[in-house]
Amino acid sequence: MAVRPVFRVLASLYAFLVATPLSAPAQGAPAPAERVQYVKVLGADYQFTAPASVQEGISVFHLVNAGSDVHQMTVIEIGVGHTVKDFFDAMHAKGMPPAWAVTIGSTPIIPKGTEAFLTLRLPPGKYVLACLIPASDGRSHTEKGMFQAFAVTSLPSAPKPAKPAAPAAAAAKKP
Ligand SMILES: [Cu+2]
Repeated sequence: MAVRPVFRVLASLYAFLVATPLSAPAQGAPAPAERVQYVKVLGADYQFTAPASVQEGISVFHLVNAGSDVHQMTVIEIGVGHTVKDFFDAMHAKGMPPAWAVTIGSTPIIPKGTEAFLTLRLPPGKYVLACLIPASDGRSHTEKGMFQAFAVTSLPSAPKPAKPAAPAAAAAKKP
């Protein structure tokens, strides 16, 4: 007997949910799903093989340790007013990234034949991939050549649709 009012509440809640768009876009059609870029990075003793550029947005870096030493990968933003050479010189002088370099993210240290993933949202700019591990001689893997500059480029402006068609919005207006 007590079930009926509860059912009625649930039924009206259901009706409300069905009639209410969950996230109505402010203008016209819903935004397309965001593109996620796959970025393969090979880490050898002692160099990286990776793309020279990616587009702004979400990137999944897939680091594969193809060497015999342990490696890792740190993504560092170089920023305006500095160069990859400045970064390298700082690593040579102090064995660690300079204060002006912004560490965006890093993978764990992985042994040979293993892999690691690092997902980042990167704005346009100048970056470097570097392995910051110190080798047994005290010099970093970066100094041995394990770094690579890459650029994050701006997305091209969205193409204008040929027709101002908005079938999703028109369908949503129907009762
Ligand atoms: Cu390394």
